[in-house]
Amino acid sequence: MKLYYSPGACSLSPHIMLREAGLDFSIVKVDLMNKKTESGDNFLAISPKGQVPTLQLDNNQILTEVTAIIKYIADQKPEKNLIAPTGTMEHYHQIEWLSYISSELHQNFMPLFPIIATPEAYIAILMKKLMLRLTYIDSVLAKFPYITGANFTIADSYLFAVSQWVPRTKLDISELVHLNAYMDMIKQRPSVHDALKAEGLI
Ligand SMILES: N[C@@H](CCC(=O)N[C@@H](CS)C(=O)NCC(=O)O)C(=O)O
Repeated sequence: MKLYYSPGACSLSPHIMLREAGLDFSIVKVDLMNKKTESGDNFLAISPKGQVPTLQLDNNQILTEVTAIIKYIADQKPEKNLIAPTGTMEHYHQIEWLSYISSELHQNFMPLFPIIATPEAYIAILMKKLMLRLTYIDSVLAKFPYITGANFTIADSYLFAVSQWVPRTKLDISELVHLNAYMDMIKQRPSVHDALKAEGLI
């Protein structure tokens, strides 16, 4: 399998999951501005949405969207328990988290990045929204070690990938002690350490 990624982007989530699952894969860096891969290929010809993460399967099929990709990865290795079995309530609560992280965090973070000329008034609205969401997450992490409960799941890789964007914004999460402790703990996982290293982030 081949994962198309950009350093520190949301593609970090499937990158972590590929390592957690212990699957064979390679990574290909994408210049998202110019839609070119590191070897100069036209990324739009590979993945017409022009976005990472894009996973190219061994049969050359293309899979996009963080939530679909990480669920696909987890399903390749059910014995690793990276997602609860379909049909259990745990499974639906994990999907509930994936949806929340995607729509309430991921998409609200994107306009805060300096490359996007977002009007200041809208930035203020997004920061307020994100603080409410992150404060809720902090309250959940006060009760459980991982975002869906007692075990690390695909939702944690996604939450980690988007929460590590906080330092690139003006958000102050110093009072969210549970979220900060969680981020430090997740960073210690070998899969996360190795993914960050492979992406040139540490
Ligand atoms: N809906 C997509 C969004 C993916 C996304 O936002 N990717 C960003 C990087 S974090 C990207 O590729 N940005 C470049 C672009 O949108 O042109 C998903 O959930 O995977």
